[in-house]
Order: sequence, then C-alpha cells, then structure tokens
Amino acid sequence: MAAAMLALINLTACQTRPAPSVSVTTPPSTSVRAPGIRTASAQLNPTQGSSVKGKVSFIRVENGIRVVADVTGLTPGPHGFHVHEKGDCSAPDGSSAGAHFNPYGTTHGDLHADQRHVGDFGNLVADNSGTAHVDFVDVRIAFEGLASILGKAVIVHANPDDLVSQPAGNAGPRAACGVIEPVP
Ligand SMILES: [Cu+2]
Ligand SMILES: [Zn+2]
Repeated sequence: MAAAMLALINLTACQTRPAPSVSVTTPPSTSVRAPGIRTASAQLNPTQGSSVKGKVSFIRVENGIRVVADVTGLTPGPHGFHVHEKGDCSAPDGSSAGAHFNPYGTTHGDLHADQRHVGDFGNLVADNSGTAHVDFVDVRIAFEGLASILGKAVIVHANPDDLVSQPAGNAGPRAACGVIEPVP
C-alpha cells in the first residue's frame, strides 16, 4: 500500500523524472517444502512353494500416486492385490505382512469403492501366460501421513479377491510379497 501510494505521488508530482528505483524485498517463498519421496517400489518375491514374482512401482503424480505392477508366474485370471500393514515378508507363507493396510479402520472393498482399506487394490488379472500388468492412479495411498505405504508390504494372492468378503476378500494364500521402499 505504501509503495503504491509512493508510486502514485511520484507519478503525479514528477511525471518527467524517471521513477525512483524501489527496492522490493521478495519474502522467501513459504511454499518450499522438503523434497519428499517421489517414487517407491516393491520387489515381489515368491512365498514358499510359489513361483510368483514381479515388481510394483509407485510414482507420485499430480493427482495421486501411480501404481505400475508387472507380475509373472501366476495362474491365469484374477489375484488379490493389496498393501498389507507390515513391511515384513520373512514368514515362508507371507503371514508376517499382517492384515490389509487399514489406517482408518474401514471395511474391505474394491479399489474404486467408497469403503475400502487404503491397501485394497482389487485384483491383478493374469493372462494365459501367467503375466499380469496394471497401471492406475490411486488417491487413497500416500507417501506421508497416516496413509503412507512406505515400509508396508505388497501381497499378491493365489486366489481372486471377491471384493466383498470381510476382512480380506477371501483371496487365499499369499503367493508373493515385497516391502515398499523409497527409491532414492
Ligand atoms: Cu492381501
Ligand atoms: Zn482389504
């Protein structure tokens, strides 16, 4: 305001003189944030007796987090695909990864359902060669805060997630497991 008044006075008082050089101090931007995690990934390793393996990448995009998964060694058809609450794949059957990642205490559901666990990604669908590929953007998962998937685990199941049964879609044994880690 003061600068504007000064400029106005200057303009009316002495139009022929060059405007005084006003030193404007730009305050440091308050929108600068810590760089943050932009990408994370999980290497999926087979559980005991399984040959399912693959990789899931998580990439921060403008409108959420993009999830890209490539998995092999599956039986053709749908397979439950979730983030589980513990980043621990040490048990031979993958049970050490715990239940579905559910920080808000909601019910199990499909990826696009109103009610779902944060970790609910629905199903991966394998083709006749046992390969599955998915690529979608999710708005429920995050790299920070309560919904952060960092340090959690991705599980691919032997059976389809029926998207209805509680608490985990009746997706059967865990066929592959991988811990979600930030990519430097
Ligand atoms: Cu699961
Ligand atoms: Zn679930």
